[in-house]
Amino acid sequence: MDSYQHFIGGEWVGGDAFLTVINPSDGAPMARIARGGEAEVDAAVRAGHAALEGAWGRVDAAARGRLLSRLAELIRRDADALARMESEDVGKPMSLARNDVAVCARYFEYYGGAADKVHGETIPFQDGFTVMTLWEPHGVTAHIVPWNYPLQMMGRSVAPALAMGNAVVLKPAEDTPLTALALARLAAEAGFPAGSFNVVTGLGEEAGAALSAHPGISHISFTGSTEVGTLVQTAAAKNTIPVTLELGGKSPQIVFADADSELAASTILRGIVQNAGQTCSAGSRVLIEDSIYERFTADLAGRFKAMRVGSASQDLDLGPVVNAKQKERVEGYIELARRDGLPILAQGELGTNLPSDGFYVRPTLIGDVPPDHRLAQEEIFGPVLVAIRVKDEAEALHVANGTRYGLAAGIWTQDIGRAFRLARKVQSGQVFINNYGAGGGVELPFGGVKGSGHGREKGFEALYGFGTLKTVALRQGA
Ligand code: TXE
Repeated sequence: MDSYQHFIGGEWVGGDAFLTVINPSDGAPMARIARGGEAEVDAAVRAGHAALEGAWGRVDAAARGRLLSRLAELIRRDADALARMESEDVGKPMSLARNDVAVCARYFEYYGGAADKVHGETIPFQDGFTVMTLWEPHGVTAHIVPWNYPLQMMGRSVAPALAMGNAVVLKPAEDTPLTALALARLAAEAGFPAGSFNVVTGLGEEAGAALSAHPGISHISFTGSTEVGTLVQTAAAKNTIPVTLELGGKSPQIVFADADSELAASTILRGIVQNAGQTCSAGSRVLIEDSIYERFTADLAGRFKAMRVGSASQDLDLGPVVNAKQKERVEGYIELARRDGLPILAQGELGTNLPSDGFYVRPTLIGDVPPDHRLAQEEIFGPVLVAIRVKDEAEALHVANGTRYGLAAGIWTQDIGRAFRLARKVQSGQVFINNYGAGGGVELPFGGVKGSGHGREKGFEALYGFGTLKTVALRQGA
């Protein structure tokens, strides 16, 4: 079994204590990673500051862009190996992992091209003055990423930070750390100076907590649960630094009687079973206009039954969920539906020869869920879709907005006026009309409102989030 160390200041270090990484497809140990804590985090933050004062601080914007572009090329060169590693580590089907690698490369490519296009302004002011604004990096930035899309989340968080000239300390999730370490190796090969790209592995409550509380950090980008996001923001407040929080969701898919039913049903299915439902923006509540409720849920039920669940390497519709805790959590919600007498409209089947210790869950459609039921309010983070009846547009809006979350929303209708009315009133960071996710484009700003977090990732918005604006006023005399 391979053992991995931290990547700090351009070197592989540490390894007094290790954690075991489990393969979700069969429950067997697959690797060991170093268990970092305060000391390793402190070393990584110091390495980041040394890089900013040294070689990395002297790399100009265009050269930073070239380094990011080079890293994108190396990710593409190693796409097969990275996809295999990600697929095994997360349990996701190979085809999905391949897409994740492509998206990760695309983040470095996009922000590589953007690095030298972040301009300040000159501001008309009193006679005798010239006033300008300059964008500068925050300094050393912390990146705490989850286990559902490790490569995508790293690219999305780390690439804009590096493009702006920050030095980064990345803490991958303890369940899925392997591609973060592979990325560190590729960053070094691409020519990123020592200390500009650091990875510390370990537990959330140890390495993650130490990183979010470290006084040498100037910005934290966190993706994960709302509960831990609150802890991270509290730690950041003590050091008065900004945070970007990308948290959970309970995103509604609103289907009206005039919707393109085939497109809506196939997209809604994909939006909840992809990655075994472990997607922050998964459309996990479907709000269906009363007049088509029976027909539409029957259509969805047929599709759920046809879903095939298998190991990551079998590359079927769904793989396992990430760990035993997540399996227990998702099955607990299905059990809750049974206990409360909610109709289970359909469940997909598990494959026959699955390893008995893998973390497999049946995709499940639950009907007639009251909007205030826990199943309609809490993020399940598994392949479980809850169907809710709504009588009209007004009720759909009320139900859509009636959770603590506000990450994404889908609207399915041919009535363009209704689509735009709802798009404006729904409380959500992104709204998709007659599609869901817009193909995940890296160019499109992404983030939440309410309990889904704040700050924006992706697109140009993310660059500004990783920079700070300085105003320079020169009095040159009249
Ligand atoms: O998340 P955690 P968990 C949601 C989803 C899921 C639930 C629990 O509902 O079922 O959260 O998952 C690090 N200080 N999402 O428990 O704990 C941790 O090491 C600093 C939604 O795995 O939030 C990992 O790197 N960091 C989500 C990261 O936080 C800490 C993706 C996420 O783990 C920490 C994942 C601490 N005290 C889960 N404790 C999304 N938005 O996509 C943990 N971490």
